[in-house]
Amino acid sequence: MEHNKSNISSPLPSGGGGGRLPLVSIIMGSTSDLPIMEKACKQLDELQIPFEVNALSAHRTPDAVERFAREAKDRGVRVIIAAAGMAAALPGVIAASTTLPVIGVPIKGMLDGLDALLSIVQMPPGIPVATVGINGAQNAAILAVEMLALSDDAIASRLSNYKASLKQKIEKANKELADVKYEYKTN
Ligand code: RP5
Repeated sequence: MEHNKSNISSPLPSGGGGGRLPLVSIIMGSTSDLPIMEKACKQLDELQIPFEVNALSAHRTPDAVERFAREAKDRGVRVIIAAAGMAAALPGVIAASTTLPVIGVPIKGMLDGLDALLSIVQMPPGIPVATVGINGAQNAAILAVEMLALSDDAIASRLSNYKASLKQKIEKANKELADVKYEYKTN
């Protein structure tokens, strides 16, 4: 199928994406979720993963959500990241209409995000949603990349470099800790 954009109209500015097909589709229940979901966008950009991002709502645009979920796989999408707050039905509703892996991101709103967390994670047997922590957009992106890396050596290599950079960051921070002085600190 020839296309390079989602058929769902995006409320977000287009960055172009160099005409690539999206491997990851990020869906959020409202553009009010964007300040959190930008962390997923940034992480995917950093790891050079083509992605699309759209706002669709399980409650406000149910037909569009179902169509999106049914068509995503044929459009070349390999992983879906779905974020929602409050009575967060979006990830589960998408998972009900696709065999693609769906990663759910509970967005903190009411009840410190516990409402969204439980709505997303407590799926019936047969329809899993791999749920990250509340506002865990960055981890959702990394988990998506881990899935893609299983069948793509170039992505696996970039992921491996990223993980190594995390290790270096902590090692550097630990060395800097050595310079912090307290009267009773022994190292
Ligand atoms: C959810 O309701 C959205 O995912 C968002 O987190 C929350 C509030 O939406 P808005 O009223 O800001 O559009 O469906």
